[in-house]
Amino acid sequence: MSQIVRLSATAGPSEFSQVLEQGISALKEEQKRGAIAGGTVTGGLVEIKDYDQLVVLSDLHGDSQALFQILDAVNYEKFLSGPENKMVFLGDYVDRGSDSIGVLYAICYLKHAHPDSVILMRGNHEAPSEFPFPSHDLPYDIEDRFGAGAKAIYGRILALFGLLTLATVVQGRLLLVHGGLPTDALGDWRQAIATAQKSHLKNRVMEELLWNDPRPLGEEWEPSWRGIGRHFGSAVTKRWLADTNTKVVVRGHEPCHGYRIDHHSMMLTLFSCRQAYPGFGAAYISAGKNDLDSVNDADDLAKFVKKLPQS
Ligand SMILES: [Mn+2]
Repeated sequence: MSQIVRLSATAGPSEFSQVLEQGISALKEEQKRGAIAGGTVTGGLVEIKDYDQLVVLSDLHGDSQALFQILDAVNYEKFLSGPENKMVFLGDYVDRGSDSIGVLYAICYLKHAHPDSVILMRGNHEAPSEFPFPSHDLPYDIEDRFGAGAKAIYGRILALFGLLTLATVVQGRLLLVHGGLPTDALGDWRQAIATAQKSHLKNRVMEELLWNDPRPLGEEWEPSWRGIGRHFGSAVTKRWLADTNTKVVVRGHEPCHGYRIDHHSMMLTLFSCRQAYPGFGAAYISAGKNDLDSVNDADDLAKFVKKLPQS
């Protein structure tokens, strides 16, 4: 543990860039191969079929302390050394907190060292520049830490963001996204998610995966208070669970007291950072395949949510 903590805190521009490129290479490699151990990778979609243990982390927002605390709690070096174990990150690595650079360093380091075990998803804070949003402090954080080379490094970080996963399906059980579920009829959902990164200016799929929020609505959807994305109702969730043959949607994107259950126990919101949200709580999911095989709704899944102590 001490090594990754020390390196993430002290890396200069060249060490940071090296680890960033290693993370990019690992993501490009799995795209080319179309597979990770026990699963498939098709554009923005990862489907996990065979696995042993699953850990899910949600929004980190530059809170490297919460990240390292979770890594420590799951004994990450031993955990990740087994390619049959999966650690899924739901995105929103950056902005708001004080150490976005440290979090980016750590996730690239982990992806490079354990490419079959680490799944890095895309949050709205890792969105392409066609989706402007407030509180994107990352460019300033890079400049503060790296000075002159900041612009080039930011360009490569955007390249990393473009390779991140948009949805992960744990076969028969969980559908993982950052924000929420697309509300328009899609036809082939696999194809829609796999190609969403390439078609984000032509359809709403990526925008909605990254920005949507579940709400107790009678109708399918309403405009979001965010000004981007939509609020969606439980009928949309029910349809996606049926289409993807899963039981629970797991998503991040909204601070809560570690987790929150919505849509008649079909939806679990998870949140993993504290620094920028002192009034809320942080948590992660840790469960074995046998545990998950007994999960039929979000209340079942909540038994495997581990809360971090308040800082
Ligand atoms: Mn978000």
